[in-house]
Amino acid sequence: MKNHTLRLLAVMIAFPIVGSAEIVIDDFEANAGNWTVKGQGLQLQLTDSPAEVKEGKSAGKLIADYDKPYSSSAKFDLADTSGISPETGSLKFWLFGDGSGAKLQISFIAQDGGVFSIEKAIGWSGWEDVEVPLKKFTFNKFAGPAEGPSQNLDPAQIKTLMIGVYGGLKAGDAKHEFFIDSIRLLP
Ligand SMILES: [Ca+2]
Repeated sequence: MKNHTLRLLAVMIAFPIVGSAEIVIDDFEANAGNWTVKGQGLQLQLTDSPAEVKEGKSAGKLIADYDKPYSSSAKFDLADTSGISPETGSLKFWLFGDGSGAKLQISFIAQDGGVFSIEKAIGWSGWEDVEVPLKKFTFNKFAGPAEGPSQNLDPAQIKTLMIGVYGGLKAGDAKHEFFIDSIRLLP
């Protein structure tokens, strides 16, 4: 039996802030060292193969391996995200999909431990510019405390971004590979 459990990894957010403009979380140009991955169920590597890069010289390669034990991880770093509006702000990134319908779960972890998530089925093939309004992220009592001081995502309280992949395997598949580039927060 394949293990279809959610694969997770987390990134420490050390945002460079440019006024109240967009915040680049990771453009994958330097290294993958800011990402904290526990276990081997989901791996993140840098790739500089031109077909796998959307912007700049390199991108992230996400490998969800359903034959490996699932991983779950949440490391964090405090960051100033106060320039991002909860009303108009959004998370934006490029994702190269495989059309499998595998689900991407993206979560923000707040300083009080509250987790706010969205899920997106990867039904597309090739690069897609994905934008998710912060208002769409909902309190996730299954991934964090069942109750928290805030049930609404406050961008100023975000300290971790977490990505997970699950489901969407075709018969005979054991792995999904996606490419991700230019993750940013828009004000
Ligand atoms: Ca890049």
